[in-house]
Amino acid sequence: MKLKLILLASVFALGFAFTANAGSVVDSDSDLVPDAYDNCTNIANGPNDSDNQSDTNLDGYGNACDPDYDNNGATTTTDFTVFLDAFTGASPNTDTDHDGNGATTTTDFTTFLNFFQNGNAGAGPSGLACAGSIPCIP
Ligand SMILES: [Ca+2]
Ligand SMILES: [Ca+2]
Ligand SMILES: [Ca+2]
Ligand SMILES: [Ca+2]
Repeated sequence: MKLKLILLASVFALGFAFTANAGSVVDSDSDLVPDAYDNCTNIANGPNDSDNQSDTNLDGYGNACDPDYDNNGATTTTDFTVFLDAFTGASPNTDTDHDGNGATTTTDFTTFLNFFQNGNAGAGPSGLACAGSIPCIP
């Protein structure tokens, strides 16, 4: 009986330790990728999303949050030209595939527009310390 009680207490303590540990990991967008490893901390792009941390230009900002195709720190009409050329097929570009479905569609344009309308916001934010340098190797 005493052994059973100790065993029960141990299992409980172990469970508590796991719970406490899980609580300390920050995952702002709840995409199962902890912020420190997430190349888009505010947009879900984890294992349950088709783009799953995809970063075709290797700058540390995931495609899900990187409409800054020319890497000048802002999302401007210049980037829009790149998007348009990919959208029309004039100049195919994997960087413009924000949702990772293999094509540049109106869904991807929504991502572009969100950054463009947000004061030409640049890519990100990313949790990777090397974000902004190409190639970003964590
Ligand atoms: Ca994310
Ligand atoms: Ca990128
Ligand atoms: Ca740009
Ligand atoms: Ca797409």
